[in-house]
Formats: sequence, structure tokens, C-alpha cells
Amino acid sequence: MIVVFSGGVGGSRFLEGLIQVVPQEDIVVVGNTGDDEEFYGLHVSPDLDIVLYTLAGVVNTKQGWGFRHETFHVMQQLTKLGNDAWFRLGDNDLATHMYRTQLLQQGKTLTQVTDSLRKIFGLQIKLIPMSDQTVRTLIKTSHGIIPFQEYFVKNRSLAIVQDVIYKNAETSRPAPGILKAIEQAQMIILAPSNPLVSIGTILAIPGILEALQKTKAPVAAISPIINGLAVKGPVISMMNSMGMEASAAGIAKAYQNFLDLMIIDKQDEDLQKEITKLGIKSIVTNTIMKDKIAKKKLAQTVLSAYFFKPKF
Ligand code: FO1
Repeated sequence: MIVVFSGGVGGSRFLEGLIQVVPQEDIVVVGNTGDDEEFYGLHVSPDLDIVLYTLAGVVNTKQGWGFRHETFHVMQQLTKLGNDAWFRLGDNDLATHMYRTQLLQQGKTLTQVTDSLRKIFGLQIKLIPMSDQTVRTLIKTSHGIIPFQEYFVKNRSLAIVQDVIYKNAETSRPAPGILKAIEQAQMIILAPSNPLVSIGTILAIPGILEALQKTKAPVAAISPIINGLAVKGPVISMMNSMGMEASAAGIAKAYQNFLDLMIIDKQDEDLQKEITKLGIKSIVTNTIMKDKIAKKKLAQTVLSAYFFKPKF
């Protein structure tokens, strides 16, 4: 069994490759829910939905989130009613959030609701939210502390990040099945997701970091930074303003307490020495997931670094 820690777009693109080489039922995805937010009384879980929609083949591939061929009638009407509908929830997407909210209100846990959605979308992969408790990623800027989506979407990541706060993380628990999966995994892979606001949020849940340190399984990470540029999102400015080196080596440093293997792009070959000095093995390969074949090759390379033989 392979465990993958995933944020939204980068994580799901990697998973598109992984499901080509490992049967879905042998994959456990731990999804970030720090980006979750309430809009119009609905519980939106962007990263979980991005994984679901991508693997189900219904995602808008251009933007990496939401449905393909989506309409926005509800948003248009909300705008007419005077709402600043800055977070664009499509009509079909809204149905997912209504379904999730309804089940949560009936007393189901986020883990149970996510599993129902997973079945509805026809997936065999196990997708687990990092926690059933409400943990929220907040961004401290010079103008105050704001929720992640407000920083990322409304403010277009323009504010200088002074700090990242994982609200309520200290009193949360890993969702059922996560610690056991980490213990029993053949390999754990940190997807090419933001180390501060995707993977960092998952690691902030008490017990997860310790489980990674304890597991016998090799822990690998794929860099979301290539040649000083982010594959997607504000990772560079975030890491810089947090005093971290914004590179694959900087990411290896952030994970050095538990990381065995760092996957870096060919363009970053010169960073290998720095990573080796941290006591971490590294593989140089093409990490740009431009198409289905490139995604598959990346997954094969990560898996073949250890004992694991892809089953098909
Ligand atoms: N990203 C945007 O840049 N603009 C949006 O209006 C937006 C809406 C949205 C709705 C549902 C959903 O699941 C994701 C959405 N995203 C949007 C993406 C999301 O903000 C981020 O990509 C993740 O939170 C970071 O992984």
C-alpha cells in the first residue's frame, strides 16, 4: 500500500500518474483540509474535491479545479443579489458542497462523507481528509490574519506572508486510518504540493509527524519547485518570506526530520549535493507532468527508487 500526502492541483496530477502504475485500492491519499471554507452556509473542501474530480476525469484541466463544462448561474444570481462572489462555485460543484454539508449536518464525519463522494465518483482509491476536526490555515499578513482562500483567491496571493497559522491543529486528531496506513505503508510519498499550506498543514496534526518518523516505510517527496519557479501557486514568495530557501533543497531541509528521498527535476541537478549533505537520498528526473505519459513515468521513477514493483 502506498500513502500519498496531497494538496490540490499538484497532488492530484501526481496521483493521475500513480493510478496508472498502482491499483487504486492499494493507494491511500491523505488530503489537506486546512483550505476548507464555508461559503453561503456550505462546507467546501477544495483539495479533496480537486483530487476527486481529477481522478474521476471530470475536472476542468485548464484551471485544475472545478468541473469541466461548468455553468455559474447561481454565482451570477448571487452577484445580482449584491454578494461579492469572489470564490467561484460552479452549479455542479455546488451540488457536491450541498451534499457534503447535508451529511455533515446529519452527524456524519468528513471522513465518511468523503468516502461516500469517492464511491459516487466511481473511485477505488482511499481518500481520507487529514482530520475530522476543523483545522484552518490562516495567513498572517501586514494587514492582519486572513483565511487561506481569502489570501489565495480574493487577494491573489499578493500579500506578504508573515506567518502561516494552523488554527485548531493542536487539539485535532488524524482522521481514522491515517496512522495505521503510515505504519503499514510500503512507501509514503509527499506529492508536489506546497510544503507550508498543503503538506505543512497535514504535518501539523498531532501524531502525523511522529508516525512518519517511526514508520519503516521509505518517505519520499517530490519538489513542487523547479529551477526556482513554482509549478503552481505562491510557494516561492511564501517560503522566501518565511525565511526558507525557496528551492527543492529548501523543501528537503523542511522535511529532513523524516525524509529518505527527494525527487528533483533535471533542471535542479546542482542541488543534489546540498540535499545529500542533509543525509537525504535524491533522484534527478523529469518532474514536469505535462501529459499522461509524463505523469506515469514520474510515478514509476518514484516507486522504483525502492523495492516496489509496479503491478501493471
Ligand atoms: N481557485 C481560484 O483561483 N478561484 C476560485 O474562484 C476558486 C474556486 C474554487 C471552488 C471550488 C474548489 O474546489 C476550488 C476552487 N478554487 C478556486 C481552487 C482553490 O482555491 C485552490 O486551488 C486550493 O484551495 C489550493 O489547493
